[in-house]
Amino acid sequence: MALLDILEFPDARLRTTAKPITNVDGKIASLAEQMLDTMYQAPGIGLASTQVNVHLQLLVVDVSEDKDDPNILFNPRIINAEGALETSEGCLSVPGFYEPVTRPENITYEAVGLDGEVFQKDASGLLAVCIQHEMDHLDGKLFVDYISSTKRQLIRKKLLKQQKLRA
Ligand code: GNR
Ligand code: NI
Repeated sequence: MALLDILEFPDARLRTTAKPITNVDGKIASLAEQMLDTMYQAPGIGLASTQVNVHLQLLVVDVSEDKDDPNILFNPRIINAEGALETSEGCLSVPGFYEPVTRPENITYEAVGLDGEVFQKDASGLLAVCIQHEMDHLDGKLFVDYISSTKRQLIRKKLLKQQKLRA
């Protein structure tokens, strides 16, 4: 099992826009498996390739209690979004900080699966929130972009200090 390193805010590489995947091959499937291993080990409920410094449109999520419902999405797109749900969001790239964020509660999305086929699905609640949080990563966006700049700057300062202590 190969674990991947997760970039942390305010690393500029987290601001990269991911490129579409043109070919679902063994290499990208193996990266997705490594991302799932990394996500479960963290532990987290989602991981975007941006966070492991791979700038392709790939994300993995598993919001199940028993961690037995892995979802791998290539080139995800939101087709419809409705409602609003406030969740206390966290992020493996912003470790230790949680802030309320409001997002659409119900989504319909389209993505390419491991088999290379486009599929369409509905998601709601935490799964919908998580998919949107991961899709933001692929656009170089973080949940701290939704909170006040004062709070964001404080988190930035605290994380930089922590990162220096670790280095
Ligand atoms: O593990 C995670 N938990 C979480 C909780 C609320 C809203 C979003 C998330 S995603 C996060 C893992 C992560 O950083 N994915 O990018
Ligand atoms: Ni995140």
